[in-house]
Amino acid sequence: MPANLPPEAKHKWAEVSATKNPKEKLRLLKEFMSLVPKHKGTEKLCSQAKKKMAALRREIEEKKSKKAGRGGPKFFIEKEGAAQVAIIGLTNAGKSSLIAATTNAKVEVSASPYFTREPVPGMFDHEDIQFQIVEAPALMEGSADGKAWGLQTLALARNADGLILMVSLSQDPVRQLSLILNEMEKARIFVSKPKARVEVERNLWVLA
Ligand SMILES: Nc1nc2c(ncn2[C@@H]2O[C@H](COP(=O)(O)OP(=O)(O)OP(=O)(O)O)[C@@H](O)[C@H]2O)c(=O)[nH]1
Ligand SMILES: [Mg+2]
Repeated sequence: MPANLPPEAKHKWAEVSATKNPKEKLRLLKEFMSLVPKHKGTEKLCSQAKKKMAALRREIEEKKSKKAGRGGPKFFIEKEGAAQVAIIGLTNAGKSSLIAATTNAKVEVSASPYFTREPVPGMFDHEDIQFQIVEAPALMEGSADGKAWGLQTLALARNADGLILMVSLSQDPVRQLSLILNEMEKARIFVSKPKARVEVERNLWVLA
C-alpha cells in the first residue's frame, strides 16, 4: 500500500483487512476506494482493489445461488419396498387423506388448495409385502407445459412403478380424469397399452 495515503484511507484499509464477511468486506472496500486520491501513484492500488471487489461480488453470488438450490422442494424420492406407487390427482382430490389413512406418512390434510407442495412418501403393508406410496403435488391444467411444479410431478409419475389416479367424486370426476390423462399424455406418459399390430408375412422359397 502506498505510504502517502490519507490517514482515513489507511484506517479504512485496516478495517477491510480485519473483516472476513464478504458482504461487509465489499462495503468497506467501496468506502476505502472513495477515500483514495486518484493519481499515478495510487493506480496499482486502485486496480488491485477493483479486482478484489469483483472477486467478492462473485463469491457473494455463488453463495446466493447455492442457497437457492438448497431451498427448493425435494422431488426425487428414493424407492423403497417392492414398488413405488405415486398418487396423482388434482388438488383436494383427497391424496393426503388416502396416504394418511393407509400409511405411516406424516402428512397434513387441508382444504386449502395446492396444500402439498413436495412429494410425501409412506409405506403401505400388504400381507408381507411393503409398497411405497408417494403423494405427488397436485397436477393442474398446464402442468405438462411447466406450470408450477408440473414437470417435476410428471417426472415423479414417470419414474414410479405404479400410479393411483385419484379423483374427487364431489366435483366432476370425469373432467378431472380427462385433465389428468391429458397432462400425462402431453408428457408422454400413457396408462393404456398401445394397440399392438403384428403382421406376420411368410415367404416360402421353393428350391428346385
Ligand atoms: N367429503 C369428503 N371430503 C374429503 C375426503 N377426503 C378428503 N376430503 C377433504 O378434502 C380436502 C382436501 O383433502 P386432501 O387429502 O388434503 O387433498 P389433497 O389431494 O392432498 O390436496 P392437495 O395437497 O392440495 O393436492 C380436506 O378438507 C379433506 O378433509 C372424502 O373422502 N370425502
Ligand atoms: Mg395433499
